[in-house]
Amino acid sequence: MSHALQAFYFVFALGSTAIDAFTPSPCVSATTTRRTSTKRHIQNEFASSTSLLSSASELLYQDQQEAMLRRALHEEELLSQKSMPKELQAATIKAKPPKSGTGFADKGAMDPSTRQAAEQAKIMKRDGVLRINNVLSPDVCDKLRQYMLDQQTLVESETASNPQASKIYYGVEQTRKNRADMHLTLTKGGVKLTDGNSDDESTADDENVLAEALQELLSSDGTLRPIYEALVSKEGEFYELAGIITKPGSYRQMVHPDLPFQDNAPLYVIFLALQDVTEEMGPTSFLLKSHVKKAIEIFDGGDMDAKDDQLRKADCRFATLSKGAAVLFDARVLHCGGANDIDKGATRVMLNFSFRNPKVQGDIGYKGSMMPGYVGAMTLGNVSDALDRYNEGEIDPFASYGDGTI
Ligand SMILES: O=C(O)CCC(=O)C(=O)O
Repeated sequence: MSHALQAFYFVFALGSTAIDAFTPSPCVSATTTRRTSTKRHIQNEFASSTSLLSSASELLYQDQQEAMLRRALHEEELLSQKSMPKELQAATIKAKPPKSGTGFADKGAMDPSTRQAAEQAKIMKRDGVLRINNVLSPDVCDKLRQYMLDQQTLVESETASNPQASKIYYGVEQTRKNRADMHLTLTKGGVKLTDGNSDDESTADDENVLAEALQELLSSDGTLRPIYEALVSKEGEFYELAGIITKPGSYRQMVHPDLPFQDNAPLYVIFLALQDVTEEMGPTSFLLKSHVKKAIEIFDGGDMDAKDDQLRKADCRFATLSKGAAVLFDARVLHCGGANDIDKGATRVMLNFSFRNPKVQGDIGYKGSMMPGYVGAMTLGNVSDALDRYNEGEIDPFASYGDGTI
């Protein structure tokens, strides 16, 4: 995200002539009415909001947003020129049985989930993204989705009365229309309001909805535990924990990696669908195999023709997902969120978390979406241990890490 904004400033610096050049060409406009209605909505929105703007900085901000949108729409056209993007499919992995003669007691023998994770890690290395179906059960998806929407209402109320709190609760995307990148606290019951009114102070009931979900995903027998252990080991830092919430009317993002290129993959990110994600809801698009140096050099090289050509030729896949499915991606891969259609879309809620590769030291050029008090506080091993304790009956297993605020 932060890198996306940097990339934008390059586009914006080209000025209005360049912006006009990004207007989609009519030759490929046969795509969807969805795009047309989104564009109309954007034009209306900017036309009406401009008259309310009071300061030069607000006008500049509005211009920037509009330029980003034009570029994003142009990119959408480019990505569908070769052929319409297809859905990202889950790989069929046939985990090889152990070689004959190796028994259970053999030192080198891997259990099936470890073997499967090793195959998944190979796909991740090759493509930069991997879809995994059925990682979270449908009833937990429903509960977590509602919990996150309730948390959003509380956070909106908190940040309206205390704008400074935005830094605690939101990532980069808090200023975007109909899009929120909302940090999550691991405290049972979630965010508490600070207005002193005890009646309003909690969404909590007796459940710890987030821990219940994470327990299915990351405890010692969690669905995502083997692949994360294969990619980052138990020492991998818990780097992000957030909800991505987009509502009808939210805009398409520009194509971006999450961080500047580095030779070793620094971060592996999960987007987990808490309801079905349809095409109208603006699924994430991923450009397969774009996480490698050669691809990023073209993308960031400053030659707009070369970049457009790269997008035209890209193997772009949509993460239209069924409830409980996830995409796991290398944060270097090129991707973007789609527009959530104002008429035919619906609220899209995704759980977002990531773990950092401990082999990559120093600043990775990206501040993750994480409550400030949790930054650098936990590894995959710590998270997994806490979730095992939750499984054994400890209802607030992350209490010793605080509530994420500092
Ligand atoms: O909304 C999405 O699908 C993707 C979000 C994303 O890539 C970002 O905010 O950086």
